Amino acid sequence: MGVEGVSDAFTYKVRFPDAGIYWYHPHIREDIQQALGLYGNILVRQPGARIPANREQILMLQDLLVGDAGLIPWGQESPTHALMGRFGNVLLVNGEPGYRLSVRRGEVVRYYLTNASSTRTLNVSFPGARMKVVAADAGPFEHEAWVESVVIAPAERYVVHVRFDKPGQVALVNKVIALDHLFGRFFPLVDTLGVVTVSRDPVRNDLRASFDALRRDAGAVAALEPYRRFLDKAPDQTLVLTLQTHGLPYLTERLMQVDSIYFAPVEWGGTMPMMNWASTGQQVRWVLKDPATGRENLDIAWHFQRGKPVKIRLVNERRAFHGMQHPIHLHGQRFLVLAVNGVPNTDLAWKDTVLVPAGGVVDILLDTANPGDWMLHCHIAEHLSTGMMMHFTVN
Ligand SMILES: [Cu+2]
Repeated sequence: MGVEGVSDAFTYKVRFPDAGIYWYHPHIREDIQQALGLYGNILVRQPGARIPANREQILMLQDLLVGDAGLIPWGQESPTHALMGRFGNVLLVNGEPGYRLSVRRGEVVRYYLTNASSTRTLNVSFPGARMKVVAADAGPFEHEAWVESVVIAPAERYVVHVRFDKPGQVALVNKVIALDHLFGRFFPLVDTLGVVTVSRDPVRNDLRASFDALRRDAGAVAALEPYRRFLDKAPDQTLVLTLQTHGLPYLTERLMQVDSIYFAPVEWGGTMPMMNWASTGQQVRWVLKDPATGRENLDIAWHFQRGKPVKIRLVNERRAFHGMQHPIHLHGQRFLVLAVNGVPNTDLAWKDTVLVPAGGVVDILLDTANPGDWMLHCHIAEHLSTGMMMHFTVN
């Protein structure tokens, strides 16, 4: 986006107090720049013993919208697809289609997964191979868990271990149930992101015994002790996630109302491409609303005391004209996801992004350990650009 002949340099100093898998990307027209590949991971390791794996793979997952004549153009002045975000039709791993890996039979691979899509929430799995989830954005879970698949919203990260037991091919797939707004029906969608080829030769250092056991991370459990007394307190702040629209085409409005009958807590795919494309910040304003003050988006400025954890309740309004999930991200801080729809989370991990499904309520406990002026925003690029952001300060 630079002007020809003009360039500039800036040196950032970044401190990483927590081990985890982080990423960087632009916040100016991120609907364009991020989609074109301007992003990368930063892996921060915990000193000392690591959970054993035969190899590591760092995968940044992304979708891209491609037409017959190449990339579908982006809005000149502001992002298109303001309603649901720009869903792509080609899935990329580290910027390329068709991820490939060859392993020996029995290998345990540690995958660091990041979703760098504008709006697409992924549900990834390796059908035929066993998978367990070990860590989230900014740290390990208290205990490992076997999973069929892992749901990763934009900007979320997960660390999973996969053991490839049998020779042959194992696909990396995104398997979801999408809602067709036109006909009001749900339908399954499976996209293959890549293939792992497993040879007949067994791995030399077989980690089967350690892989088969579900570890409890005593260090992570102990480090959470100071926070446990805050888990049951009442929310200090509530934030309502909602939508205002203005002058959308009649057909779009009609189709959106299908949601009143066929309700999708998560929009997994772009099932109304044309209506969604036509929406911009002119017609759509995504809103963070503080019910305590009535303030919205950048008029909100919360103040928190450093070292005093804060419970925040995120309420994604079911009655909004078109409900949609929002991956809510906080800058400069870490938080625990305490409960989703009132169901307590029994396996805590530090995160910096959480998916709030449409109609859902998510409680988080913010650590407030890092003083400064920060932002909270939805990580769907097109929602951010139509207003879905606010300030907070940690004194
Ligand atoms: Cu959003």
